[in-house]
Amino acid sequence: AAVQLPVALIVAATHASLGIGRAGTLPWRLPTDMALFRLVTSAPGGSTASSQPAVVMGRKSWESIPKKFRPLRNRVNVVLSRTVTDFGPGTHTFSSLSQALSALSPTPPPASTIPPVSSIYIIGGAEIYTEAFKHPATSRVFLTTVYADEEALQCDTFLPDFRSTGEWEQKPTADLRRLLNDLECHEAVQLIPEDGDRVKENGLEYAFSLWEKRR
Ligand code: FOL
Repeated sequence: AAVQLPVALIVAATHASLGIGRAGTLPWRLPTDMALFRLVTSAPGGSTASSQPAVVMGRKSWESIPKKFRPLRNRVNVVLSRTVTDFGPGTHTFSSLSQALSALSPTPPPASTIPPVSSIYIIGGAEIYTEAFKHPATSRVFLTTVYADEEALQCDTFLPDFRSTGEWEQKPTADLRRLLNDLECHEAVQLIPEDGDRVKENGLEYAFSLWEKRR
């Protein structure tokens, strides 16, 4: 039922090896990237909006979010687990990605415990991203590319190499800005440097990009 909703993946990964994690957490602290994540995945209009975006994550990613930030505010939090059935107030649990995507809808049936959702963001981690790349409903990727010394960073968790399959096309920065405007993420647009320039923070450089599935 959810396939008419836009499904996007949002992730920060190193340039060469697509490293995304180390020891169950993020390998870096990138405040501007985290602000972009929060703005893109949050409803325009915040808590007053009648429907909110869903953030879909695996159990390990849920556990990696600092307790004071979870459930992620102004978003419908969906946690995937094969064994745990309840992650507490403000969360909704499914045992697979496809089950979650089928249940999420702008107009859930009256008996549903799931609130209406306006869009769907897959927020990780590796196991969930890997499944989401293969899912036909996933049509875009918000990728933050981190230009780091891969050896020094010691990532132990990686994305599959979606960039070289030919299935995904990187869009120009102007398209990313236009999309964020269309999504009413006007604050997020302000965070994107001109012409794909890199952000420098905490000794790391990174850039924002948009990828779309070829069709
Ligand atoms: N995508 C991108 N671009 N960067 C990320 O760091 C990222 N992280 C995850 C998924 N996609 C991503 C998963 N990890 C929070 C913490 C970890 C996390 C995702 C979110 C979190 O606490 N977010 C708060 C804001 C925290 C803050 O302002 O420092 C939120 O409200 O979104």
